[in-house]
Formats: sequence, C-alpha cells, structure tokens
Amino acid sequence: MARFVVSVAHKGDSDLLSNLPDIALVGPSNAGKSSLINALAKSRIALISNKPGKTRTLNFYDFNTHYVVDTPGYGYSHASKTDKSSLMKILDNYFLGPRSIVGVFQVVSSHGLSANDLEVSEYLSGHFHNYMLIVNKIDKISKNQLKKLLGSISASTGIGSDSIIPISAKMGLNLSLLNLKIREFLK
Ligand SMILES: Nc1nc2c(ncn2[C@@H]2O[C@H](COP(=O)(O)OP(=O)(O)O)[C@@H](O)[C@H]2O)c(=O)[nH]1
Ligand SMILES: [Mg+2]
Repeated sequence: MARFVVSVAHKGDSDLLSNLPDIALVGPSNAGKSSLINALAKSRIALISNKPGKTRTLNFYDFNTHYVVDTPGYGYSHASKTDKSSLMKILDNYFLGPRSIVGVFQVVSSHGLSANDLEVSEYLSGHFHNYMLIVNKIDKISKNQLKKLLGSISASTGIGSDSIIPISAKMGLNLSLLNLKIREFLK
C-alpha cells in the first residue's frame, strides 16, 4: 500500500528518501494533484483542501516501486512575490537536483490552460521527454466540450493527443490508462 513519507522543504530532508525513482506531479493549485494521489493510492494519504496554495513543500508518497511527488502549486495568484519565488526555488532545486525523475505529469483542470500553464508546459516538455499532460475534472464537462478542449490544448501546446490524458480523480475515470503510462515510465 502507498504511504506518505516525507515533506521536503530543505535539501537535508531528502536524506530520509530511498533511491526509488520519482514520478512528479506539477500543476496549479486546485487542479486536483492531491485528489489524484489519493485516487492512485486508493486511500486518503494526501490532504485535499478547498484553500488553494496549501502545499509549500515537496511531498513524497511511497508507492513501493516509485515515489509520487506532489509539488507546490504554481500560479497561485494570491501568493506574495517572495512566496512565489521561494516556490519556484523549491521546484528548480528539485528538477535540477539529484533525484531520478522518470516521469513528469502536469495536472490541469478542465477549464483549459492558463498563460502560466502554457509556460510551465513549455519548460517541462523541453526538459523531460517523459512528460505528459493530465486534464483532470472531466466529470465537469460534456464529451463534446472535452473533445474541443483536447483539440485546443494540442493546438496551443503542440503536445500530441497521445500525450494528453483526460481523467477524473474524483470519479476514477481513466486512471487505468494513467497507471499504464506510469508503468511505462518506470521501465
Ligand atoms: N469535480 C471534480 N472535482 C475535483 C476533481 N479532482 C479534484 N477535485 C476538487 O478540486 C479541489 C482541489 O483538489 P486538490 O486535490 O486539493 O487539488 P491540488 O491543490 O492540486 O492538490 C477539491 O475541492 C477537490 O475535491 C475531479 O476529478 N472532479
Ligand atoms: Mg494539494
């Protein structure tokens, strides 16, 4: 069973981690990263909050074969400037640091991509070939809206449709496809 391991705010904290590979979740606050971790774990190991901008640290969840890493939500508009830059520092240190990051999933909600999402997508797709975009909360839109949304995301990001995974963490939609991708990244 998956379990929460450690919240990493400073470099030294990561000494507690083993050298299992990381699957990283990146996304704006409120996209449903914590909900997705709970859905993958099939238990409530991650904190879900209605208040955006809660996660200020890297949270490592041990899934036995790998860690799933919850990163601080970017683009939280009410955060102060110093808060924002300290968040970016945490992300930078992580992405450029010693961890073996075998897969990166950017999680966005079914509202479509913000300018911030696009910027992050460009950065991540340029740095990681095992990068995919997860569109969460598809339970909130119709099949037709989803089809249009996927088309427009593909057009604006240049990400192929086979690298975009529509899911609902809440309803458990399409999680088996996501699990399959995670397995492929771990190979
Ligand atoms: N309708 C719907 N709501 C969701 C879904 N996933 C998450 N949420 C809700 O979105 C809010 C933010 O979720 P959370 O997992 O804390 O997002 P995080 O900030 O990215 O970790 C919560 O109120 C969740 O219940 C989903 O698939 N569908
Ligand atoms: Mg969260």
